[in-house]
Amino acid sequence: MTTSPVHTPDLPRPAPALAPGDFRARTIPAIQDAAYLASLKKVTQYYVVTAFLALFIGVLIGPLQAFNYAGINVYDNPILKALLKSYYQGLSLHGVLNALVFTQFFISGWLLYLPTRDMGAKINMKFAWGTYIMMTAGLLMAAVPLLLNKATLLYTFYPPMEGHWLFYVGATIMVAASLLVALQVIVTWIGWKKANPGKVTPLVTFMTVCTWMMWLVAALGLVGEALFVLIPWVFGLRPGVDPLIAKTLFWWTGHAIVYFWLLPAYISWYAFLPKQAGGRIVSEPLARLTFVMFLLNSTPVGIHHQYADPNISNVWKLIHMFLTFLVAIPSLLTAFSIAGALEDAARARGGRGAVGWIFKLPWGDPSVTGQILAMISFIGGGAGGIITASYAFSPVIHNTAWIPGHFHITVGTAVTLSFMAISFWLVPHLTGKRLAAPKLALSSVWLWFAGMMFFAVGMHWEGLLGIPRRALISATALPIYKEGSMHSQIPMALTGISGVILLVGGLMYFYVLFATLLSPRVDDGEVTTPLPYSDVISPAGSDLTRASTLVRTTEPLLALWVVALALVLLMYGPVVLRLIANASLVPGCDFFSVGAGGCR
Ligand code: HEM
Ligand SMILES: [Cu+2]
Repeated sequence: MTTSPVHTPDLPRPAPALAPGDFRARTIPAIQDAAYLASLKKVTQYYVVTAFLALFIGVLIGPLQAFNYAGINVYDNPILKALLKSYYQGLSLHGVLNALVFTQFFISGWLLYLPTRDMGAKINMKFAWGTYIMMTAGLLMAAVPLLLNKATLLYTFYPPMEGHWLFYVGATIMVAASLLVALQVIVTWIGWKKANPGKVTPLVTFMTVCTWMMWLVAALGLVGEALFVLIPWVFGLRPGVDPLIAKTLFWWTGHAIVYFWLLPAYISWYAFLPKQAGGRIVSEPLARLTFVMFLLNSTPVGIHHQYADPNISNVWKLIHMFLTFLVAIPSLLTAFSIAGALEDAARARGGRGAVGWIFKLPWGDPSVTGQILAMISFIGGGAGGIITASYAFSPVIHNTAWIPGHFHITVGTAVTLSFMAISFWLVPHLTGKRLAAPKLALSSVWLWFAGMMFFAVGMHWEGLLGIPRRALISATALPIYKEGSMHSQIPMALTGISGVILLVGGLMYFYVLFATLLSPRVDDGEVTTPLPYSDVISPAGSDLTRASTLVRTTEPLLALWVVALALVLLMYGPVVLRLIANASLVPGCDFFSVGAGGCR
């Protein structure tokens, strides 16, 4: 077959849309006011350090749970008994501190700092500190009942399990504070748009604003659950609670929150990792499209957590399932874009061959290595997620050990390991201190990755055998787990080994982090560890009128945000209205608190 060239000599050629500078790494506007910059860095540092302190405690509990899934019960140990009243108190602390507190704090700092620097904006620092203080106050309020075993509700706090009111109020204040960070960033961006008419929003700001807008849509479920269901109920203003309404509102937020965790890692993978690895961003317009897809489609999918629940029609369950599968598109766009950027980096470093280039990546750099390993873990997480979200497969693994197996390679590795790896340059950047023990840092990310791979295989496998999640199976009298009739010895051994590897890797990481933080300030972080902006193969350009259709279509984020809101109301409205119409209130039950127990 032959093709003939197309000649269009009479058509005017379009004006070149891109300037040579567009291909080069962005130079961010300088901030002259040194005191302001120091305060901005300080508040970010506070967010980040609070986040990692929460993770530190949360991670120490994890191995105890892994031992449980290896059939080893450590909860009768007197020292542990003095610290944790039960397996479930530990599990509640683990889930809340890792998945809710660590993520919320890290992201609030990271996604406040990045856009502010990217736009060179002067934000109101009193407001920024105010939201940090508010979030921390919320955390402390929620922490007290958690530590006193008065909020042993697991991280989903499903009613009618009932905890102390302070937990619900504290958690609500924490989430509300993150919404205020979102508003501050969005308002700052609107100001930038006004000051820069006709300009394309810079990529990092674009991705950040998109993420915060997504969170504003996603968080509505949790805000509704807290304000209209949980808080009126725990204060006795309502005679009872409808568990299904609460659960539905929870998963409105509860699914999308995974993208609120993931997108901040994507920002690093898209914008900064190419530079760190020595390459270029593949395509800015594509990155924008990916983020807009997540804005529109992360939230109206949460009913895939409720296939087994009554009073939600199968039609809605199926619609949410198909919308869930659509998330594969931006995920695969990301996978190919980032792989392309890494290949570009490796080839620039002399990499050759179809796979040989992989070895030329800077594997000695703990920040790059941590993020690449995080991505690799996400391949398994994404693939497993497709099974987990399938109407047909879900019943096989619902509420089994498969589920924690799945989300420890998504949030527990893709996100957490990325944030750890980012901290290796972010903390020196913010503080002017040097990364302590880089070799140990490198070992820590490998151990975390290896540990989580063992964990994932062990827990997915145990789940397929029908072993339930959230169960102290190591103390059960059921012989089925113990006598080998289930053939669970191998996956249980893998899970137990994972607990040891993760404990060692986690401790190494925290040693590096705390040693760095406690070391003296020796550098100007702006000079020695600047924000790693990358060159671009296919830029978006800076002038809207000359930008590509894709860039112009994705630029009006406020309008897209309204579409996202409309979509979620459309996909959740009829479901929630039917649940409200059929509401049946039940009394609360306090199962775990010492001395209490039973239902009201
Ligand atoms: C040392 C590393 C870790 C180990 C060994 C570990 C182990 C475990 C195990 C075995 C479970 C299942 C418990 C059960 O269902 O009874 C679990 C639950 C959980 N883990 Fe981890 N984990 C680790 C780190 C993390 C991280 C980094 C995150 C998130 C950032 C995380 C978030 C969660 C959540 C949300 C749950 C569910 C809690 C619930 O069911 O209410 N874990 N973990
Ligand atoms: Cu989900």
